[in-house]
Amino acid sequence: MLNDYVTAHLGRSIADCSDRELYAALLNMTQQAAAGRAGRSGKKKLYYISAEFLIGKLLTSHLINLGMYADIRRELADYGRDLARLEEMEPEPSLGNGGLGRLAACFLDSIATLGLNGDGIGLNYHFGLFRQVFEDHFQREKPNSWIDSPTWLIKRDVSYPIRFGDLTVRSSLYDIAVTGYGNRTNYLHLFDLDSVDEGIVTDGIAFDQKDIERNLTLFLYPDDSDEAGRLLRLFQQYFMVSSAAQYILDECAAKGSNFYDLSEYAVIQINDTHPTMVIPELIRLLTERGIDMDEAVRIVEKTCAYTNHTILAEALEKWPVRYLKKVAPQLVPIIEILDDKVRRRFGDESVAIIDKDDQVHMAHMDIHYGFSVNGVARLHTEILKNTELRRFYQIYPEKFNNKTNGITFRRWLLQSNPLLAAWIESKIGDGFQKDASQLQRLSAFSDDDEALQELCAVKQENRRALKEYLRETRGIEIDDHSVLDVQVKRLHEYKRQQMNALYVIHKYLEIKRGRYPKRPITVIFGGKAAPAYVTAKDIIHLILCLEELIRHDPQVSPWMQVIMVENYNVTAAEKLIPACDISEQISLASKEASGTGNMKFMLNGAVTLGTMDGANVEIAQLVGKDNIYLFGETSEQVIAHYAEGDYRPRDYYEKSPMIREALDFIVGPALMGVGRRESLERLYWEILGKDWFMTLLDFEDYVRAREKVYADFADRTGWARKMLINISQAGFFSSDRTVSEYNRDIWRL
Ligand code: 26Q
Repeated sequence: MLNDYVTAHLGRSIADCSDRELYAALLNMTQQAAAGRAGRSGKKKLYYISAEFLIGKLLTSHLINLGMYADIRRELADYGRDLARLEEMEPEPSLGNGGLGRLAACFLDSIATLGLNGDGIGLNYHFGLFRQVFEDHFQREKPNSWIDSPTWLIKRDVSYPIRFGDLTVRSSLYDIAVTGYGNRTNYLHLFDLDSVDEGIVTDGIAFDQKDIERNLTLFLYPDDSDEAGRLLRLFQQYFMVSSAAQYILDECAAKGSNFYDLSEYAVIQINDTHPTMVIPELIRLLTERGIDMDEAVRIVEKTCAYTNHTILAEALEKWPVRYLKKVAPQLVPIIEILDDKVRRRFGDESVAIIDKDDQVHMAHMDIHYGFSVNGVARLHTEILKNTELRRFYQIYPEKFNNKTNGITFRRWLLQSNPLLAAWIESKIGDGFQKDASQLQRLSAFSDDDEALQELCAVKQENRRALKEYLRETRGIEIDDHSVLDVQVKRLHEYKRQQMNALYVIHKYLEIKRGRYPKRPITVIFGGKAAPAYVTAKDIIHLILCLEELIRHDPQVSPWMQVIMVENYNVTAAEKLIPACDISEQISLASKEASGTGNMKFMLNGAVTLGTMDGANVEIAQLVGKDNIYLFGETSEQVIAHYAEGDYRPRDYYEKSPMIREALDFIVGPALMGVGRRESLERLYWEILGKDWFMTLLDFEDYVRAREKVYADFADRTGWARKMLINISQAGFFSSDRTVSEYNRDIWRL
């Protein structure tokens, strides 16, 4: 197939093409094959609007979904060429921060795979999120220029006027094909502004934040530490939703909608509050088209549904009316009407849209004017109903529902772990590829020593592949036979990377005292910190200093290695997760809405060390207490500590010699010799004086649980059985299941 293509287009055979030429040819061929499967539009369509789509590289995923992967690989091999080398040529788009963006990408895959009529709508950030580099043990940010030639972006002849007060600009549409596994092609619609100028970026990721015409779609979430940055984010949001709303109305009108029946043609899923302005914008556009205000509100109410991804109060978006007046003054009177309706109906300040300080509560707008509100894991939805959104739940019990997150098994098993996929197939056939619940049939092998040994061999082989990847791409050597303990996710205090680092210090001191572990330990960290988030950056500094200290300590380095992987992204995840033994999911209970990394590790045969938080609770229930390591206080206990205000880190420090020793080490001479005093001291005082996410509360129990994990790891058969049971129960976390539930309960396509 490929050879015919390059012969026709380049007049040469595969053997005589460069890697770049082959990559370009494959991309074009794949694009054509994908377009050939574009689904029929059908009457009703889902529009999944999200500020982030963390899609990862696309070549392999398209080839797998289009059923071309094995043939292309074989054909290339026949000419002595290697598909893996071509895969490496593709830059990874970084159109997301973390979980929320990756979830959107997994959902698009499942929507197409299930043959549903649904597209994504977002923004085409030229540099995506920043690229992380480490300099002098600190994070620095650089632009990630991912838009290459050739590209997966398809320019469409679609453009809309977007009005920012006195300034009107035009959005342009670029599409990326979303291929279903053996099914239809849908599209991800990314809007962009043609006047944006990449040349204005200087010195890392700095640029003129006021020059909207030239900066609008440069970056995802530019630094929001100052007013200009925050405003820019709001400009981006309005640009996204105004483009989306015009696009949706155009498509529905073309299919025959008279707009009164809009909800028969469209359902809009609002991914967190970032696209919330689509509600007033749609109302505005409908009234412009002659529909009266009350009627427009009723139409939009039947069309929009909202997903909440956080319980952290500080992450719930509130925007000053003053900002909205600058960005989209035409929305302000509409938002005031929406607020007025709510106030008349409920007379309750706590559910108002515009509060007494003139701040617009985006989530409140979503809940009042959407027909569905969902959380992303069972515990998360319960906490929303009982605490954070309690009053709303009392008003609208029928709107609340749970949709426990999921991941696409195409990327997170078939693509990233072909060895494990082949092993599973050798045991239970290939039915699990379309029906993940069939993985349960693996449990029949839980006492089959031969099968368990094979499973260990798969893990070992993936470990070898990771070792090679880290050596070639990062110049890092990892131990062959250590236990691989991994925490990869965005840096945030509530995720408690600092607790993991304190364990490393504890273990370092134990080894110094001659108490060696049974087996060497490799601790891997990965994750980016928001550029303006000082404590998160201090935690990275601590980890990088520990890495250096341990590497140069001949007594400790044979027993423990610490690695912080630079620029953790989807590509790195695809290498790390299949090789991992222990999955660190150690957030403070009640704070992680769901987590989805936890599901990826479980599916790939890692065992979870975690708190009863987010979807860990559901993992624990599925695998049973012998196949997961739990520690720490429960969400009820933690919520009570916040309510009582009775947590004082210093009490724990004073009570526990183990805590004191580990924490003091941060400002001791060993680390001061490697790192920067200012940063290490700031972190020390942050934990000792504040510790808002209660690291010290759970530290001793964490150490206990982690020692138990390492002890159990020595029994290889026992451990392999835990791996097997984790894999066999992972079917529930397929995003095919999640998306089917969204469709059954919310979208009704
Ligand atoms: C808001 C205002 C201003 C600037 C930035 C933001 C902002 C940006 C990104 C707020 C939140 C996010 C991302 C949140 C996120 O990724 N949440 C994660 O969503 C996952 C999918 O549901 C869950 O599994 C994780 O538990 C949750 O943390």
